[in-house]
Amino acid sequence: MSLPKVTILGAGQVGATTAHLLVLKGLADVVLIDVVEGLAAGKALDLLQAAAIEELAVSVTGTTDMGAMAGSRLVVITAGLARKPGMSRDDLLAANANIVGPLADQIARVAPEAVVIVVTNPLDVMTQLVLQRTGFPRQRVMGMAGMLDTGRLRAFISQRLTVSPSEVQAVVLGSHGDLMVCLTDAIRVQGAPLSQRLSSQEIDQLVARARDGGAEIVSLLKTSSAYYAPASGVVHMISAVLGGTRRVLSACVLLEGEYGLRDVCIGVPVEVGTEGIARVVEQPLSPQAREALHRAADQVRAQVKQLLTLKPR
Ligand code: A3D
Repeated sequence: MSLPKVTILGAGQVGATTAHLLVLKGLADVVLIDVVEGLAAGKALDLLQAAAIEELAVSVTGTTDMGAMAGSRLVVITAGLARKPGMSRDDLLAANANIVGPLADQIARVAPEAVVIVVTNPLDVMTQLVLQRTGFPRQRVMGMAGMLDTGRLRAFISQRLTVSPSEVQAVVLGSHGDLMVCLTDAIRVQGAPLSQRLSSQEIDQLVARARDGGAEIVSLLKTSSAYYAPASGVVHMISAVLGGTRRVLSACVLLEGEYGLRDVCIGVPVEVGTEGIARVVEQPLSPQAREALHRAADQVRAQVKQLLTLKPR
């Protein structure tokens, strides 16, 4: 029985790690595509051999040929530059738009039925760019960031309280980066509010560490940014689409009036099904959280506008 086909554009750290996880979970036949001659082909061969050792019958191929994504159920975009120390995600704006825009055109042409998951930074702007350039319905374009931000927060809380991450529930919204919005009052540990276990000062510190979690890793790695946790986030989203689980998770999507926002891609809780985004879940927001979400949306709008002033490729 053949597995659904998932294509990953960009066979770098995040792309290859995503492919490895997909193979180990036996979730999909994987196609890796990268512009660097031999990179995707070499990694695909290595992954195919890993699958054989794991006794998993999956197909893994690697190529520079964009035509290989034809028939994909999902396409993941990880192609682009990653942050180096001292760089913000926004420093990547123009360079990555010139990579992601043409890739979106190719997806629309070669894999017009695919659900697209965007990972390239700056995430919210790239998600909106892909949506515009593919012309896909909003259900089929989502950005992965909320899974990562939530994962970071759950990791720090579970480490601090010595509980399993599965017993920590948290919701983040907003932009991936400085304008991440965490609904601190909604964090639950073993079903009870986190405020019963930690002071508000300590909670704020953990939230700040999660928000700055990418920069902390970049400053340690120096030559690359995080990839294990981002890849886990992507694979959970893929699994929710392929399984049609209707799982609620945080993703960057186009809002059409939800949370009082329209025509902007931003992170919110969504229900994920076989079609992609089945529904945007509207959480009650405090006036402060609502204001922070709108501020994040304003920044995404400003960057999308800035992109329009750049020469498109
Ligand atoms: P890296 O290891 O450099 O891989 C990027 C790959 O993209 C390289 O192998 C390039 O050769 C390839 N590439 C460049 N242009 C093209 C093209 N036109 N077609 C196909 N492949 C191409 O980076 P990475 O994997 O660490 O990160 C990839 C992107 O994801 C960066 O923009 C990161 O900032 C971003 N990222 C986002 C998150 C989020 O949570 C949103 C997390 C981690 C990384």
